[in-house]
Amino acid sequence: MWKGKAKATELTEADFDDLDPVITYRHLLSHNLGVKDPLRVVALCDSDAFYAACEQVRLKVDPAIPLVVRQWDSLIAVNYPARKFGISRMDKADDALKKCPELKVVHVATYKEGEKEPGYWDKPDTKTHKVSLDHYRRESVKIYNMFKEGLPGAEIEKASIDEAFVDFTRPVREKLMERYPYLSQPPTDAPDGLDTPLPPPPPISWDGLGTVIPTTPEPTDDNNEHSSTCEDDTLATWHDVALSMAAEMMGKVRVDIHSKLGYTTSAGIGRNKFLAKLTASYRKPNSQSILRNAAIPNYLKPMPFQKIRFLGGKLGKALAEEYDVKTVGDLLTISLEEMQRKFGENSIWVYEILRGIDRSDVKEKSAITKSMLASKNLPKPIVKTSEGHHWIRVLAAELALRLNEAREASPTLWPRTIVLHIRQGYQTSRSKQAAFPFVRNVTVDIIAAAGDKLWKELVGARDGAPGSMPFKVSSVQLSFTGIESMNAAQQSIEGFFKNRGSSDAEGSNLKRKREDDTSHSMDSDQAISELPTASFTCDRCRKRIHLPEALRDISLDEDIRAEALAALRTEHSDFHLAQELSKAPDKSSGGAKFRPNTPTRKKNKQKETSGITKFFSRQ
Ligand code: DCP
Ligand code: MG
Repeated sequence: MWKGKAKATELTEADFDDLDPVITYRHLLSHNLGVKDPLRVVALCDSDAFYAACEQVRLKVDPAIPLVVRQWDSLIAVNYPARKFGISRMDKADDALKKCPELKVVHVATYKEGEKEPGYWDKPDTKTHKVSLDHYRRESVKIYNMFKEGLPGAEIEKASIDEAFVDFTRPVREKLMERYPYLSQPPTDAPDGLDTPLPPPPPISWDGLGTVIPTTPEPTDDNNEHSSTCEDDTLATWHDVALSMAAEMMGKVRVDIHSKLGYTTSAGIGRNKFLAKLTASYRKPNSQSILRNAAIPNYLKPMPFQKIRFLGGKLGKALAEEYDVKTVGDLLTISLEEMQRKFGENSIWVYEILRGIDRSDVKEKSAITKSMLASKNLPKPIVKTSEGHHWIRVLAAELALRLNEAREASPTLWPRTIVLHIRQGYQTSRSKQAAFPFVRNVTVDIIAAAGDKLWKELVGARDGAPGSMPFKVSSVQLSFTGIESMNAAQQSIEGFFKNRGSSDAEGSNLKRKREDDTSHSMDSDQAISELPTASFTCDRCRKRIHLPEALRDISLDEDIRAEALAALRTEHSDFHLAQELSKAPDKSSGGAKFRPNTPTRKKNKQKETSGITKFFSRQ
């Protein structure tokens, strides 16, 4: 007897009502409907066997040759020719070679002490080397840039090292208006003006646009190749036209990525992020799949719902147990009220996902990475303080390379803080941080010196016994945090003040220092006041505000100083604004929006987790 039966309701077509909305001229001509746009089109593009492809391209190996990337003894990427031999990421390198003796095995690049750059060394050893993913990161940026250049007007969100979401809604809208100019206004005799539904769409040719997922249930025979034309008799909609336009644009960029960079990709195109991601793996590799709204119910219903992102963990397990269900179709019979009663208000998110509704935005992330982390799990724990230096240098080399590479695109990048974190297993951990000096040339030596200092403070002479360690260190992490470009460096500047004991945003400490120092003939403040771009006078408080000392170095790039000064101005005016606001009564209220992907945000840490949030707690 099905346990969930008692709580089940009858499944009706109304469950998928949202998938076939009436589209009016008002919808089409509105430009800010956001996730509610009935013509919304989102794609997810994922590179095929990415690390393996990076090595195949780097080494100019024929793509038909089976190739894997190993990290020590494990495999981290397996190309499609190798997968034909039954090799998977689960295999050990030696076992993979047994399955396919001609397999090309490439060890991921590693850092080695004394080398500035990672390399492909003979027999890298986890006892002395550290994995480097820099090459893959670089290739990933190249692919991302091709999306940016090839899809002007589209919103692009890098989702992982080899995936990006693309919101095609805007460029598709433009193309629709360009190709079908009669849509630009309702006919003069339209009864409801802008609220008149659009006329029937023109026939769509899906030729060359990819695999269109059928609207009828999938045949069980997997060899059945689907035609790339839409053969079923479901009426095409304007949303289908929008999908086909996005498929055309996506197809061009994918071909371009392949011909210019050598990487094949697989894309999924549908009405939202969740469906785009699910559709991207429909046919892999080198494919493009399109999920029409009409195909969503039959595509989702047989799917084991625990395969859905965020439903694979504790929540999925709890749902499966509570209702004794396996597939999306099974779970569709559970009413919203029932689900919310058991799993809290926020389970509306699950309820909607099962019906093909996902309201999450495609959000372009800042081009600037806010932090960089280099870490090493040590195969042999550190037991003596003197052993720390080797790893700190290795980690410093990685940070130096990454920061300097990022500075090629944004020369004014500067990490506010350097953090050293050491751990013993998962139980004991300690960290220490310090302000990172603003220097133009960030070298391995500078980073390693800062890291060494933190190391000494952290483990150096604990318990009064030099050389003794607080605990066996099994993992070391060195990171930069608060990385900001000086032109957006309002907070960096603030940090600068704080870090140097002059946290007063008003700059009065600096001012005081200047006044105190006036009797000296040529102190650094005076020297700096002769630089035209080192200070400004505030119109409001009439005070003279100076740049912090580290930015007064005469040799410093004038552009950097100008940007820092602009940021300082903004910050100072914010200081006045904050003062005014602090006098006004506090108006902050309102509940935080639930985000399934950010369930353990710090802000909420104090609050007791409730509803489905508790299912997303850190493992
Ligand atoms: N990766 C890894 N360890 C994992 C998963 C992935 O190191 N457990 C790395 C290697 C992959 C890259 O991330 O090449 C991208 O991950 P994908 O899951 O997209 O896997 P692939 O790109 O290798 O294969 P696919 O063609 O299935 O996307
Ligand atoms: Mg991939």
